[in-house]
Order: sequence, then structure tokens, then C-alpha cells
Amino acid sequence: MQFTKLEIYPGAFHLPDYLALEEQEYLTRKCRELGCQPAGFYTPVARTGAYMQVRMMCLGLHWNPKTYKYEKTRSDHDNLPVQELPEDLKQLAVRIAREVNMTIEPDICLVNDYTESGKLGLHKDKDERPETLMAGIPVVSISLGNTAEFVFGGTLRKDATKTLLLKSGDAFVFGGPSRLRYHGIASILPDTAPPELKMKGRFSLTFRQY
Ligand code: MD3
Ligand code: FE
Repeated sequence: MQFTKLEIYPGAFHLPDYLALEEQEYLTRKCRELGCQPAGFYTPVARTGAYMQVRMMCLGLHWNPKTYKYEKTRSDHDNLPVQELPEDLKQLAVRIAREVNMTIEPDICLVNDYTESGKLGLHKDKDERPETLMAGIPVVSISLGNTAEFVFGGTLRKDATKTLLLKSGDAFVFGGPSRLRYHGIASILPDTAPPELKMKGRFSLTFRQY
């Protein structure tokens, strides 16, 4: 299979249109199914006390948005045990990392569910094990549904940012020296999803190694 690899920063690879429509349909269905199981999507309350502008579901381990720690049950919400990370999703993340010569042993997938008005403020993902972060083991992300305006900066909040579009079917690998860059979602572009997905919003899957 031939596909494009764009190195946006050292260690940060954009793979536009990596997933065929059939794979996007499969993953969209999977997110919807898992999302309505116990420990499916919920609207987290952030540290600030405000509701987040996105629904979240964690697989494998739960990321607690109050404590910024990973845990086996959702202690910020309903104390339900987190759902397992399905083996086929895990293997997909391993395969995507390999495309850019990186390795990951994913044990977590965070799935975000954005409405057309959803956004995610600029942040760093640094709650995985220090060994994982120091080794530059990547986060692998997959976008489904509407296109997102993705903001990508440096390791300091004040650093310059780039804005790029993440479309349905795009994969992205954030590893090496780019693992600790600031990033966020500025906006979701309405009516940009492939019609076959019947999506009003956007799902993003981010695979991590604890
Ligand atoms: C760069 N998600 O879940 S995906 C997140 O679209 C998150 O839902 C966004 O940021 C979303 O933490 C952006 C792109 C992404 C994910 C993780 C990263 C970029 C990253 C980790 C390190 C550097
Ligand atoms: Fe993030």
C-alpha cells in the first residue's frame, strides 16, 4: 500500500488518508458500540470545575481529568471499571507506528467525541510513565468524521504554533522529540465527514503506552 508521510516536526508524522473508507466505517461503528456500553462516553469535568467541550471514553486504562492520573476505574465519574482495549485496535496502532519506524506497545486508547462545536484547549500529554515519555514512545492518533483544525506548538506554551487540518481517515504519530509538544483542537468544520459515516461530529482515537 502506498501512502503519504509528512514529517511536520522531527518525530511528528502526518499520514493523510491512511485509512480506507471501509476501515473508517468499521472504526466508527466500533466507537459507537463501545461508547454506549457501561463505561462508555461521558462528559468529563475538568480540574477547573468546568465541563469539557468533548465527550471522552478510555479503553485499557482511564485517564482521570481531575487528577491527571491513569486508573482502572473512573473515580472522577461513576467508578465503573474501564473497558478493555480491543486487540484489533491495538494492532492497528502498532502498524501505524511501524510505518514511521517507531514502536509502541499500546495499553490505552482515549476516544474523544466532538460535536460540531467541540474544542480542546492547548495541552501536553505527559501523564504516561516517565520512562515512556523519556524514550519518546509515540502517541498514535486516528481521526474519523468531520475535519478538525489541529493546533500544534512547541514544548513551551508560548512557542509558535502551526495549524493543520485532520481529516477523516488521517493518522498521526507524535513521537521522539515531538512527544511533549503542546497541541489542541481549535474547531471542528461542519459537514466535512464522508457521507457514508453518517457523522455529525468527530471521533479521535489516541493510542498510548502507559
Ligand atoms: C501531540 N486529542 O486526546 S489528536 C488528546 O483530536 C488529544 O482529540 C486531540 O490531544 C483530538 O490528548 C488531538 C492529536 C494528538 C494527540 C496526542 C498527542 C497530538 C499529540 C500527544 C503528543 C503530541
Ligand atoms: Fe493531547
